[in-house]
Amino acid sequence: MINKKYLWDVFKKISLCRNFELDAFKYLNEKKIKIPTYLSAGQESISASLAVICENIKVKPLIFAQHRCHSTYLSFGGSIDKLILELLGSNKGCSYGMGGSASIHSEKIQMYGHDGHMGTQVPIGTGACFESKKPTLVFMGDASAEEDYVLGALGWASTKKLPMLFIVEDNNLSILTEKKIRRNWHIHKVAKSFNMKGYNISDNPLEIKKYEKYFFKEPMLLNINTKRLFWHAGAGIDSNKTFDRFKLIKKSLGPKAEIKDNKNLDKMKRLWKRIYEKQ
Ligand SMILES: Cc1ncc(C[n+]2csc(CCOP(=O)(O)OP(=O)(O)O)c2C)c(N)n1
Ligand SMILES: [Mg+2]
Repeated sequence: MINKKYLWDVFKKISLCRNFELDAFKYLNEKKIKIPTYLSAGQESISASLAVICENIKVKPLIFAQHRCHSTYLSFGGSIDKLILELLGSNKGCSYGMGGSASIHSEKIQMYGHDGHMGTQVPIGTGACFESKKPTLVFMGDASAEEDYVLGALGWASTKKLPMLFIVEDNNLSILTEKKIRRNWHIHKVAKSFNMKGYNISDNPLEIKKYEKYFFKEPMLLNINTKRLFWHAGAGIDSNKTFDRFKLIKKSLGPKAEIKDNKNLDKMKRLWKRIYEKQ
């Protein structure tokens, strides 16, 4: 029963993020979005699950995300209107139109915009946590985990037992290069070698939930395997056969979920249209 409510809450957030990204895809294709844009479709269940867990345990973490971060922002309660405006380059956007897709920033949800250098959010987030001792959530890609400064930060977080959760959104790709070509080691094992908890798991919300008991009590790294549905940047599809976690969750919740998702689809379409036309 508890898991059913959790799954519904996660589903609602993913549905919101997915429908947002479908419109972003359309506006990119129509060249109404003119800036480099990194769609997070396919990977939404990670942020959605973490946001629901944080709400349930009543923790509002500092959030340091990377370039593929629309779902992080939306899941943790960022304003949809301001994200649309940001992608359209408006100074009313969440990063005043100066950050763009890769540097989504929101004081309201304590999310700090990324500077564009892969992985720098890891030492920056670690420093913020070391200074403030506030629960801190840091996201990185599987390729960013390979940056040297990420390793130093993990070691420091472990040594100082910081209340940090490191999430690797492992889509197995650095643009188009798979992990096995790039390295012969695993980041969750690296975390363990630094004497912190490290696990390699799927993006199934129920699997992510299993680790909530450790959230922000001690440093932990979760390498979460996921799939990117669209191109690294811009609107394009690498393969039509990509595994899609959202479809599975929606199916498991039955016809009511389909109806809710369709409502979100219409709502989001209207919102994008209204904001685009008002500009
Ligand atoms: C220090 C640095 N090196 C290279 C790049 C160019 N670059 C931008 S995104 C990217 C791949 C990122 O892969 P990953 O961290 O796995 O995130 P994903 O795009 O898969 O979400 C690369 C190589 C960069 N931005 N910063
Ligand atoms: Mg990647």
